[in-house]
Formats: sequence, C-alpha cells, structure tokens
Amino acid sequence: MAESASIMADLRLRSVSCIPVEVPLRYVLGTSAATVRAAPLLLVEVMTEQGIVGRSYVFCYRRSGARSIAIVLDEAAALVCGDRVAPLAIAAKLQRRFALLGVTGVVRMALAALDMALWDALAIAAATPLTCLLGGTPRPLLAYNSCGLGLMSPQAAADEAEALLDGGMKAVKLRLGYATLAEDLAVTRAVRSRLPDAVELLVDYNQALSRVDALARGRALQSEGVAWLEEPIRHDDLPGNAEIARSLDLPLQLGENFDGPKAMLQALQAGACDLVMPDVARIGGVSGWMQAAGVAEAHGIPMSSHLMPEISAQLLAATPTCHWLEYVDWTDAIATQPVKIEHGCWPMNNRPGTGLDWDPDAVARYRIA
Ligand code: SMN
Ligand code: MG
Repeated sequence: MAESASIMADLRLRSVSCIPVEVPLRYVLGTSAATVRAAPLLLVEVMTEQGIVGRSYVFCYRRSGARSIAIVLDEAAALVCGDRVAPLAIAAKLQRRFALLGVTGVVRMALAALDMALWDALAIAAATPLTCLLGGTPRPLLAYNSCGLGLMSPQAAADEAEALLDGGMKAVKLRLGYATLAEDLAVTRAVRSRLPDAVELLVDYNQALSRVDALARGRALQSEGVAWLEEPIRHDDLPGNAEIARSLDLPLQLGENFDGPKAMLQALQAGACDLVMPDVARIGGVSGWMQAAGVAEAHGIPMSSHLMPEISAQLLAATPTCHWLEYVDWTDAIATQPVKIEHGCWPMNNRPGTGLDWDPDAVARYRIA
C-alpha cells in the first residue's frame, strides 16, 4: 500500500500517443441530424516515467473530428510532458494555454481525452478501479440500449427494438424527428406496443424541432408511454427548453452537448431540463464530470451518461444522483474483453483503472490514419 502511495505521488507523464480508428456498427444509427454508419474513435494512451500506461478514448462523430482532436492532443501533450500526473493541475495549465483559441468543441474533447487517460494511469498506480479512487463502489449499473433505433419504418423499428432487449435490457432509446408528428407517433406506437410494459422507452430528437413544434409533439407523446424527451430543440436555447420543461409532464433530458460543467450549471439555473446526461468528452473528462456531478446533486437532478460506457460506468458509480448508463457496443470490435450486459445492467469488475484494453490486431484493422 505504502508503495502504491509513493508511485501515485511520483507519477510523471512521459508521452502521449493516439490512434484514430473507425469501427463498424452492428446497428446503423440514423439520427435527425446525421446517420452514423461507423464510429470514428480516437484511442489515447499516456505513458508515465514509471512505466504505468493510462488509456482513454473519445467518440469523434466524424473522421475530421478524430483528425483534429489528435492534432490538438499532440500539441497539448507537448506542453505537459514531464509534469506530475495531477489531472486538475494539468487541466488548469492547458485551459490557460488554450484560452485564446477557446476551450470548447475539439479542444475540449482533446483535453478531456488526456484527462481521462491520466485518471486511468492514477487508478492503475493505486491498483484500484477508477470509481474507487473517486469515492464510488464498483456495482452493476442500470443500462439502456442505445444501439440502433434510428429513423426507419415503424415495422423495422419495432423489430429492432425487440432485438435490442438481449441481455435483459430495461430500456431502449428511439430517435425521432420525422417530417410530421403523425410519423413520430406511428413509430413510437409500433415500438411501444412491441416492448414489455416494464421496459422504458426514451425518445431523442437530436435538436430537430422548433419551440412550437416541440410543444405540440411533446404533448402528444405524453400519453404514449415514453419515459423522457431528449433534446427536442436546440440544446443551447435555454429559455425555450425551460418553457418546454415547464409545460410538459414528460421529463426533459439534456446534456450530451453541455460544453464543460458550467454549461450544465447554466442549464439547471435556467430550469432548462429535468434530467441531465453529460458526455464525458464534452463535459471535461473525469475532472469535469465530477464537478458536474456535484452540480446535479446540488440541484437534485438525476444524471445519466452519453456514449463511452466503459469510462462513464466508472463515473456514474461515483455520481450521487446516478440514473441510467447509455449502453452502446461500439468498442466490441477492438476490445480485448467486450463487456456483456447482464440482467439489464453493466457489470463492473474490480480491474484497476477504467479497464480499457485494446486488441492490437483489431486496432490495426480499423486504423484510419
Ligand atoms: C447520439 C448522438 C450522436 C451520435 C450518437 C448518438 C444520440 C444519443 O443523441 O443520445 O445517443
Ligand atoms: Mg441524444
């Protein structure tokens, strides 16, 4: 024990490397904004002077996202190589260095990817799961299946919803935002009627609607057995979201586009949503997530995750208002040990760190640069 304490305190960053890959999706995901047929991911590794390796990855939305995040990450790494592995101090230094460019978007995601890999290295040095280092306890986490269920015919959506219940899933997420309310309702009803009553149905508009349309569609969905309404309008229209949240009984969910913990604070202060689901890469990595978790707790708001389930699981288990883990199987193609959902839960083990580990042959196969 004394030994791991001294390793942690002395841990210094030697180098950072990253590999962009594009992994195939078992279920294509057609959102109202774009269709995701393959997932561009940036795999990140930090090497320490002590030989301990920390890993992370971020979902980059587009190939250009992976390329640009890698460029920023390279430059950020050069600024902190040789520094003590102290994620908060490194975040403060890099936020200052990148202040003129602006710490948002691609820059935010690059710094978050580094932050997550540094926390992984620290937890590995402490020989403990990351959640334990953050004050949490490894435990199975309630997960919903977010694979697939993109825009498609009602029949195809109902068939896909049924297939997505494998592993005892207790909830699935349906993408909406068809041209008309009638189409939204037809798909919602087809899926709802195919799911057991105990399975929750979440719906996501990916910011497709105007305020007026969101109110009309939200009202119509309230009696259709839906458990949350996600991003009906522009995520940053806080007064508009607050009006929708006030007007509907259906809980309003926001968060995948919160850019840092302050964005979550502003949304909650504006009463813009009833639920939050930050994306670990946009909220600022492990460090940003834990700050956001405090904000959610202070407002009494349930907090779920967005994609990147391996890392998010470690964080949700240390989140006071932990709600749902968003499950996708995207890293199965490259993971040495893909995680399988059991009884509707993400099973957490006692592996040190986040437990991320890639199969080198698979990484070589899906590498894009
Ligand atoms: C989503 C957005 C972008 C890519 C994949 C999925 C979606 C979600 O909004 O909430 O999962
Ligand atoms: Mg969403």
